[in-house]
Amino acid sequence: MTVGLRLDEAVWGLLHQAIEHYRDNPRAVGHLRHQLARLEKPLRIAIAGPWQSGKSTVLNAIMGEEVAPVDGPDGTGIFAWYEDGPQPRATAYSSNQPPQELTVIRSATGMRVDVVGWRAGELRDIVVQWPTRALRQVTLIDTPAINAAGEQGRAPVMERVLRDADAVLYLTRDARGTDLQVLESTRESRVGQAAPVNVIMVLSRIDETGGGRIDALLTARQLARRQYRDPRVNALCVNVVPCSGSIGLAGRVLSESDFAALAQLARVSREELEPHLLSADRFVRGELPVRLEAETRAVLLDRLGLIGVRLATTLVRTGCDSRGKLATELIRRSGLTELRESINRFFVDRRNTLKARSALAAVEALATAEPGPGTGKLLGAVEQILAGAHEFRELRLLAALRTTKLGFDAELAAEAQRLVGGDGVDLASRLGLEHDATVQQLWKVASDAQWRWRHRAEDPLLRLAQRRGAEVVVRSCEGMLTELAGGGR
Ligand SMILES: Nc1nc2c(ncn2[C@@H]2O[C@H](COP(=O)(O)OP(=O)(O)O)[C@@H](O)[C@H]2O)c(=O)[nH]1
Ligand SMILES: [Mg+2]
Repeated sequence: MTVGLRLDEAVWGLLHQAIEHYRDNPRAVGHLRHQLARLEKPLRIAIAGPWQSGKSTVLNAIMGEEVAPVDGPDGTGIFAWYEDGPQPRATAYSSNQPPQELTVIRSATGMRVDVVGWRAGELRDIVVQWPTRALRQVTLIDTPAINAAGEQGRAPVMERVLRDADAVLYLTRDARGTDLQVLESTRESRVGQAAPVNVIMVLSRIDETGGGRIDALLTARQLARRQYRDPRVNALCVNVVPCSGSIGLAGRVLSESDFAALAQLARVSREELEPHLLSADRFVRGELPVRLEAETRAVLLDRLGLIGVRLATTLVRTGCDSRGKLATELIRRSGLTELRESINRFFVDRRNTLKARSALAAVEALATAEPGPGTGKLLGAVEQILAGAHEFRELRLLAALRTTKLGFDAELAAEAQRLVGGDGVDLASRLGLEHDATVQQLWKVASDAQWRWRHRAEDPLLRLAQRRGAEVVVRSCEGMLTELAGGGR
């Protein structure tokens, strides 16, 4: 490193070095300038996964509005970008025609985009601008289905996801072998290997596990925990989170009239309602013991699915007696709250590191694709930043603590994890103090921790990997003390 050099400055310098190197290659220079511009823009999070895994629905649940998909179901190959903007607007980009404005139609709970006049396969991207706080710091990308890995073990959609996004929510209903193969392709580059930090695995549509039982989410949590402990999965993602997008979204957009309809249904006993919930057709067209228009039933079905209707009516019967209470409970059970917390902790809080990582990956990909005299030097600079930047060393230590604990006992491993930002990157979270702690309190805890971990870093009885890990913790403590002393950084 780069000792003392900030990661953002190092990456900025590298991009300029690369621009200088490729100065006679306008396409490469354009690409590198685009990478420079990305550093200043919101973090790009792609929602990826197999066909019908619930990607568009999870995107809506995160936004709290129904804005996806912009173009029918999966399989059309379009990347749909959702970014903050002053007013709703959608623009279509294709490979052979100039960009074209699309009509945005607002609805009660979001919007729809009219995509007409395009032939299949022509469109590449639709960029939607949508005014919402949810997009202040991130741009969300809804992506087409990941097809199974191709002949060279790479899925073309996933390749584009990794090129265009800084971080990925990978949705899967069961985390099968093909999903893991696709994720393993994220580890193929130098950057992928040195900084495997940009994937959260989402076990999706969890309301359907166990045939739609009421306690499905609990079962799914256990499943997620088991997946997370599996070393093969753990090496590929920073967390495994169970989530039902449709239940979460229903909670976020639940209206008074939705609630009234569900309350009406909940008057029927569970035993009596059950036969009507066996198929969509029966539910919408059958003779219900309460008055509820077929149209209203269709709306409920569309929003919640049969399993969701069963869950919501049970919740109303057992105490959720207002729209607000039911909405809160649906969101809680859906796993959406945890998913959003994970996105904040692992992605948003570390957005600058993730953006720097993307820039390094772009330089690596370019230097590998267009080699020549001097590209070796560029690749060397990429490796130097990866190895030396403290932000990446923290993330690698976190990964090592996650998988092996480095041989530290549970308590020490947990402390190291906390100090290097694994439980949140702000000072109070790192130091395990309340958020209203005084500077003196923060200082005392940070300097104690620094002293103890320096001791460990120099303890000849510890293994080398443990001493190296302890050095990273010491460096994190130093960083905190510098910050507390108002010394910049
Ligand atoms: N039961 C259930 N169905 C879901 C959930 N999320 C999506 N679906 C349904 O699965 C289908 C595909 O969802 P979509 O979000 O379009 O998936 P995508 O193809 O991955 O974008 C739709 O019929 C959704 O209604 C969920 O959490 N639970
Ligand atoms: Mg979709």
